[in-house]
Amino acid sequence: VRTLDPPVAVAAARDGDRRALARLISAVEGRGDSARQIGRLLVPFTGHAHVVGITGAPGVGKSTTTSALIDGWRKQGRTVGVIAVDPSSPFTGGALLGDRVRMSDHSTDEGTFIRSMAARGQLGGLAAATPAAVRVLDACGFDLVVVETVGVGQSEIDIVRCADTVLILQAPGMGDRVQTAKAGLLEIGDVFAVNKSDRPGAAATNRELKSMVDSRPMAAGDWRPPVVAIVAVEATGIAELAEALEAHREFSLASGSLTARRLDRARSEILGLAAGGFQEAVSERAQLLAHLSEQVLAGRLDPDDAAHQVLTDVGVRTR
Ligand SMILES: Nc1nc2c(ncn2[C@@H]2O[C@H](COP(=O)(O)OP(=O)(O)OP(=O)(O)O)[C@@H](O)[C@H]2O)c(=O)[nH]1
Ligand SMILES: [Mg+2]
Repeated sequence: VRTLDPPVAVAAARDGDRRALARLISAVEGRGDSARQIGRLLVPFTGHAHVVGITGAPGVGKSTTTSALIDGWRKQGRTVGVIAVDPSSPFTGGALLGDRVRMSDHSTDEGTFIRSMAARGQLGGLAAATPAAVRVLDACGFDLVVVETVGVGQSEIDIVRCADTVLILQAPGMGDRVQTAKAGLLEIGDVFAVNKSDRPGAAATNRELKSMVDSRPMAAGDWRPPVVAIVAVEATGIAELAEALEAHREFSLASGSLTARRLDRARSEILGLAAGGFQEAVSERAQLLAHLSEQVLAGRLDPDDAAHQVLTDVGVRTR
């Protein structure tokens, strides 16, 4: 394996070299030494892409919808990067392979880049890796960056939060309504779509979803999330959906909520990384911790004073 030369790889990727782009994403995912250097080189070029998060229950049609949206965006001459995240999978298998096949008509297109990401066993890793990968695509000039993830738990919600616009998909069928509410998806959606509107019960699902969205607590001047009916397999309603996503982008730009959201995101990303670094620093002090624990057990040291000693050793100043 050739070692990655960050400045060379960054220049190449920004110049359209797909292999360099793929290697940059792998590097930032791995969080190795070069990851920080890559981040530093790329950050001046970030902030231009419209980051769209797509989530919903397994099989609801996320990949089909993404693919149909890509078709529309490409016809407008816009470039699209996709990160398909599967937090439940320890490796890139099953569903993601299906995604690849379904999106394969885009794989030869210069203006589209699709990347799969799986958990590979590291807890909390994806939540850090996804925004880093999004930044790589953003800095490499993609007009849109789509993050697709299965909406079943808190980690998916954390992942999809790195988006400027969150699209929640539903399909007609029992239990979906409850699932959406329970998973906390209702709160985080900026745009909702009822896919498989060719199926029985679609109108009812649409009505229910609308009333749920409308009963969300709202202040004057807030964005009112639209509910769009689509049939992704036929690309029906996809143009309206793309318009709704764009309208949310324009609204959040004009109202300042995009800046607020991005500030919030940067803040929690910094905090997450700092907390990770702190934990690493503490775990490197196993001997000190063992020693302090014994002191506490022997009644010679108060746990609060012990914690103070750890903080001092790590270099955190406390009162
Ligand atoms: N009838 C109908 N079927 C659809 C529609 N959109 C997608 N499907 C089908 O639903 C199935 C799942 O679609 P996907 O796009 O793979 O769904 P997904 O949400 O990405 O699935 P996972 O990534 O596995 O969670 C496929 O068999 C699609 O052909 C639609 O509008 N109508
Ligand atoms: Mg999928």
